[in-house]
Amino acid sequence: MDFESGILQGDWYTERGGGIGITIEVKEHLYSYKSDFQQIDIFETAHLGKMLVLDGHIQLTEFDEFSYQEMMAHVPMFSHPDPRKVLVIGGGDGGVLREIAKHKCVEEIDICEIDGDVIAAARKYIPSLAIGYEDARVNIHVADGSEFVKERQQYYDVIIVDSTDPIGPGESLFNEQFYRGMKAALRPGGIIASQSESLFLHPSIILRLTGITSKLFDKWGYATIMVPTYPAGNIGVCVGSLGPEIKSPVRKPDDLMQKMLKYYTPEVHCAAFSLPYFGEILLSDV
Ligand code: SPD
Repeated sequence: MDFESGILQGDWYTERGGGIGITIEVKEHLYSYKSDFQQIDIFETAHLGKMLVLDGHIQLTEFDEFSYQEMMAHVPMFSHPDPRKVLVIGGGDGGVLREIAKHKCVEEIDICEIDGDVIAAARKYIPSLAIGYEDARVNIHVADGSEFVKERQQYYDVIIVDSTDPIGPGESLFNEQFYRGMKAALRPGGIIASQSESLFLHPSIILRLTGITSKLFDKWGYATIMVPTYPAGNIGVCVGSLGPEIKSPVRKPDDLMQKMLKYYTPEVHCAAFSLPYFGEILLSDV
């Protein structure tokens, strides 16, 4: 079975791209559906729990999803002194919601996901992520995030873009107009964080996103995240702030919350912004 950028051969699923393939042994193909926006697949893997694949690109496995969801959520959340209203754009699996809900100070969590079928599939097959929807502060909007932000002026403290890659439904979340919309939707001192691909595989996308972010936000940075089941084993988050510095946290998890985390610590928050030398050089002219 062929998924454009992915292929299922026997019991092995391979995502291909950039001359690299990441191959995962699967046990059962639990769900396969062509929605109005994309091909959605969910597998039970042999060793890594459930795996969500959109248009052939691995979005998560239960084995290592915590690193991505925690960093996407807690880097911007702990950079803000008092985040009360939070918006997630994309993130239909619910994992980033699950992490935001760990912050007691939050009053309202909106999620704007373009594909309601991803939400339904995650709720049915991946409850360890979709548990994020069970929090009473969560409001679900099935809509295009690039349009949704235009409806909310100076409303959010933190906006997190948990997008797919910049092809298909995720494409409109990678341009300057969308970033201007997010900036207008932020309250003073607000912070954005967006999925910003791999230093090894996608330098031009990183340059585009950091270029836009640095133009619109006083403070910005690109942090790396280890994710073994993404091609090249890593991904990044680009953060922009209208107020606080973002390369070190202004709040920290208390003991109880820290015990609920597996990847994020205040030390990891700071360290993630220290890039390997080729990354520093890449971003030196931004
Ligand atoms: N190359 C895949 C990038 C996936 C980013 N989104 C992951 C969604 C997990 N909540």
